Amino acid sequence: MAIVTAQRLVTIERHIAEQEHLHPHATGEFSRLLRDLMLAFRLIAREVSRAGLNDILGLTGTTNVYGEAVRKLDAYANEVIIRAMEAGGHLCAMASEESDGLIHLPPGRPRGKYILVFDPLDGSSNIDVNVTIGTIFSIYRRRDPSSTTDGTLEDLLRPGSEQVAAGYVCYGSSVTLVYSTGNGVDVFTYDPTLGEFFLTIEKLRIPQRGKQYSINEGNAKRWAPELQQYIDYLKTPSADGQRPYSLRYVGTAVADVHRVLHYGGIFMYPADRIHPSGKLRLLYEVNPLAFLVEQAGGRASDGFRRILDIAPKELNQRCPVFLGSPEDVAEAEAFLQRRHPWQQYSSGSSEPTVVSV
Ligand code: P6P
Repeated sequence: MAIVTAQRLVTIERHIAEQEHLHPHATGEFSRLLRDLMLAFRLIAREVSRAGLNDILGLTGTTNVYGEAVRKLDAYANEVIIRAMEAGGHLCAMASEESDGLIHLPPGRPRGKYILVFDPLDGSSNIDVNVTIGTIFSIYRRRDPSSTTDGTLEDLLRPGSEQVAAGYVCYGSSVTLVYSTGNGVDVFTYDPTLGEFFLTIEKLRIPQRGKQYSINEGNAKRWAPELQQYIDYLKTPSADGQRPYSLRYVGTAVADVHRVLHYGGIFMYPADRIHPSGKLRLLYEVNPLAFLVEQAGGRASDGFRRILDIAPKELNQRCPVFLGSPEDVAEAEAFLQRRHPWQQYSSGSSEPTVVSV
């Protein structure tokens, strides 16, 4: 069960209504958009929980825009979100990691002032082996809120700092919704017997520093030397006991980031010789996760720039990721930018010798 700190019995419906009251000029449109999204999450959670029983595991036999095999649950989640969001009339466009280009609303439906960008099921490779997977979403307001036409690519290619909301659902030992509308991060746990998301952690704050790092060490030989030095530094015992860090890596970004948000530390998917811009997609995965981490008091960078300041040039753009506790991410940046005193044990000595890198 999540570490419950909320003192109030609050459902997601009540929470959305409370958030709306914080904005006196709110029309209620944003609240209705969130409610439609919650319906999609309930439907996906139900299928994920039954995945082993209803022939929804396995592959569809198709591939997505990246040439990756699409799994049945991927396709189901994608379809459910699109259908749930089409009806409300709150969006002028959508974009999904599982669909090519902009997703326009059916003709004849009203166009709203919001845009939804989402990864319907993050961690697909883990679906068939019962490892945590997730859904990630971002919401932007269109550039011209008075327009009633279809949203355009320019409405979507925005820096992550312009998100009006972002969040994820973690389908793990319990189903957890973590989201923010820019007023801190709140965590809800799903009760499938009632179909309700209950507030379990209010205004989650990430620890200033952690003791875990999260990265695919299988790629180590392809990393830049500065990154290899940073990871070696984390693994080198320190006199104060702060190091070595422990390695934790699920292979689903939502699960790894969910752990970092609660325990602190750092999640990384860096650039390497094979992935010059890293692997994760800026719009569908990195921006929403970076928004949440910053809202929880953390830091999110590509190693050199604040992620939320990056102006996307295309929908499927990838981005290196270093996010988590502010002290850990700042330390990683110092190594990557060759500003950190690299402590290494010279042969024979028992004390580290500090050399500048
Ligand atoms: P690797 C899942 O497929 C994903 O997109 C992210 O959720 C996850 O962090 C990453 O890829 C894992 O990639 O190369 O370590 O298997």
